[in-house]
Amino acid sequence: MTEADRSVEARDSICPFCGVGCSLSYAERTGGSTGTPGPVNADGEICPKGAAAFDVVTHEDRLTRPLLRSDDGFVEASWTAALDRIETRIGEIVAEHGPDAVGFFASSNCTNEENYALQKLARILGTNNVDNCARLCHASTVAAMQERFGAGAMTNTLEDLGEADAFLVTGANPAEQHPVAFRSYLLPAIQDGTTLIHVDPRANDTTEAADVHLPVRPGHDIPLLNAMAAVLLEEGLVDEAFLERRTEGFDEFRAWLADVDVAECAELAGVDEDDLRAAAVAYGEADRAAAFTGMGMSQHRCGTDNVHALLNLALLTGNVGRRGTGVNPLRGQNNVQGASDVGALPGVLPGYRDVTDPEARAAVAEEWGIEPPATPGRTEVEMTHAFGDGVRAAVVLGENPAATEPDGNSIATHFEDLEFLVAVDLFETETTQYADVILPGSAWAEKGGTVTNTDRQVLRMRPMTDPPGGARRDLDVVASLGERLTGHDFASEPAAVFAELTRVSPIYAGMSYEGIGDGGQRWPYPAGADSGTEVLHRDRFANGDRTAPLVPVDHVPPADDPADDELVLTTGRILTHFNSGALTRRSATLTRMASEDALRIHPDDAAARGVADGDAVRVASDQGTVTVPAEVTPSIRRGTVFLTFHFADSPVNRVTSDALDPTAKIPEYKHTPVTVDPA
Ligand SMILES: Nc1nc2c(c(=O)[nH]1)N[C@H]1C(S)=C(S)[C@@H](COP(=O)(O)OP(=O)(O)OC[C@H]3O[C@@H](n4cnc5c(=O)[nH]c(N)nc54)[C@H](O)[C@@H]3O)O[C@H]1N2
Ligand SMILES: Nc1nc2c(c(=O)[nH]1)N[C@H]1C(S)=C(S)[C@@H](COP(=O)(O)OP(=O)(O)OC[C@H]3O[C@@H](n4cnc5c(=O)[nH]c(N)nc54)[C@H](O)[C@@H]3O)O[C@H]1N2
Ligand code: SF4
Ligand SMILES: [Mo]
Repeated sequence: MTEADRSVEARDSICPFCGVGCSLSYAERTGGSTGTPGPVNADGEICPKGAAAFDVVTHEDRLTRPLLRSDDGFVEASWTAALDRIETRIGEIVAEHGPDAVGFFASSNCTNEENYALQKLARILGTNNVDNCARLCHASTVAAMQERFGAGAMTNTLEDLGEADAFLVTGANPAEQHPVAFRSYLLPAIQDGTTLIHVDPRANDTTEAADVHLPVRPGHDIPLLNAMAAVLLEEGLVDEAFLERRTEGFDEFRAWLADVDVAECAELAGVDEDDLRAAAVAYGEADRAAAFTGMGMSQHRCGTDNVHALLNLALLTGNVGRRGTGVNPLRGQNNVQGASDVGALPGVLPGYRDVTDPEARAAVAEEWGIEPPATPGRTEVEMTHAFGDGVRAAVVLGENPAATEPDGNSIATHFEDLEFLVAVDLFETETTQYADVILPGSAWAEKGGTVTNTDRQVLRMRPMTDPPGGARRDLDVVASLGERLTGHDFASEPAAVFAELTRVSPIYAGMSYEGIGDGGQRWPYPAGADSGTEVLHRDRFANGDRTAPLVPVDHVPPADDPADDELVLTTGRILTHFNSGALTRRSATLTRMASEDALRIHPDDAAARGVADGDAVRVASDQGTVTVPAEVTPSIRRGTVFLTFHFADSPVNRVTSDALDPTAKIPEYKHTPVTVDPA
């Protein structure tokens, strides 16, 4: 059937891209998406990606039949034949090597119900090898915040954050990556007088609104944040009453801070000392100061420590537990918060209860009729690294790890080593090329369910149309896989799965589809609550403690220092494209706005290499090489260059470092020494 034959019914759903969670509907007039007033975008405002969200749904490249690998390449097959193949091969691998020889990649691009069903499948099969790409994203942030505050999510809500007198935005570029959050919540406050401090090695759209820009040297946020802490103390800008009531370890922390030399730290971080002091004073003098943190902080070998250093600032100044304050990780995809909430993580069950906790396992067993395994599974990158060895089969739902994991040339070898790969996607991707079975899943507009946005609101998606041809809804696909691989019954109605989730996950307890309606319910969701808890940690931290510790954080140098002739490559995003680009590169509108990558390089670094604006350059690291045009611009700091990972013809992850944060296992995407030469 051609896409034009599919009838589309206008119903509100949620944008498939970023974690802001804007409501979208179908506009017959344009044949595309339109913003509709929702819990986050109260006036129906959306960004260019939201406006292009239907381009993907109706795209002619959509997978419409299961594909099986054969000697002649991929051949179309029936669902029965595809599921038979999966049942047989995974069955053989489990019989021979045990369930831990299988790895499950859940999806931050899929619903709570789909992720819940997939982690349940893994655990009933007998393995905790299930993870989602939150691992590549805010795993370090969550590790630090969970340890100190007892919850890894945004402490506050977009709405109350507008009350802040100062914003400290570090390692994030919300003007491009969380556009509606920036334009509808942050910008109005800034225009009303809130000071914006932006810490980023590049000046970008967010910096345009900033009062202070600290162009930090990539991987050197700890000295910068420690120096800010020292200035707060020096200037008497700490909140004594809060320190007394809500923190521990202040005396030791103060003694350690006495040795932190502000000038030295500013130099190490590569920023102007006066600007750093001005930033600390603006943050410290504000009645309410809110920190926002993103990938520039989290994606380092020291990602967890970076966030620990940021948490110190909030605790020192009493900026926790009140409106307009806190530490706020801006979450990635439309359901990266939810995929983790529902237990698609190797160490925790739904609701972040440890797999090692017998009570938590027993609670789940009551619902599932079978107890999940007690040992934590492998993380996402650990799974790919074990392909062909510890992990022999993998099921990848709505992820493209062959393009998005670091050190891509090694990842390609690992995928080749895998004995059996099932991929559920909308399109053929870098990852599906390694698959033995490709299953055609459903796009956002074709399915119902819930997603949890960046400020912890569970929001409802509603199907507007059917999947094309023989493609199936993702929840049906996961339920079929579950029944085939475990022999257990798996519900395929989103409402039934959500109801089960609310029984199993304490943070979703009490929520319901009816209660969510056209609005949202926010976790934690106390019994009888209307819309849920807005500000976390008000009187006690989420772990039940009244106090959180202040902890000294020493600078951790990046895994590899650049040699004299090298520059530091940091990577990230632009407004009009999304992650591996599997979706946005297929939108004609978005591709017209940006169709290829460019190496942002400082004029001095370009001149030293004989590179002019627009020249093709070869960017090479120990891991690999990529060739792209140069964009010579003073907006990036000297010694640093920047690329995105959105474009298949310049696969930047062939170049990125293989270093991981030892605590959170998040890759160091933001610091790779490279040479840059004319191509
Ligand atoms: N348009 C668009 N929006 C998106 C996405 C997308 O691909 N495109 N992806 C979604 C996802 S999955 C995520 S996780 C979020 C990510 O959203 P962000 O965290 O905003 O994303 P990035 O661009 O990766 O990184 C943010 C900034 O960190 C800076 N940076 C680099 N190195 C350092 C450093 O060492 N220190 C500091 N302080 N800053 C540094 C970069 O220059 C960059 O501007 O966006 C979501 N929204
Ligand atoms: N160099 C570099 N690399 C990075 C990063 C970086 O900053 N720099 N950031 C990292 C981060 S934060 C993240 S989150 C990861 C993202 O890594 P991935 O999640 O691997 O990236 P996506 O491009 O979002 O891949 C999503 C895949 O799911 C498919 N898909 C989308 N929606 C659906 C759906 O509803 N159903 C199904 N079945 N499939 C669907 C898409 O077609 C696509 O193939 O990348 C990481 N990689
Ligand atoms: S801001 Fe995010 S959720 Fe809103 S329309 Fe843009 S990409 Fe979609
Ligand atoms: Mo992400």
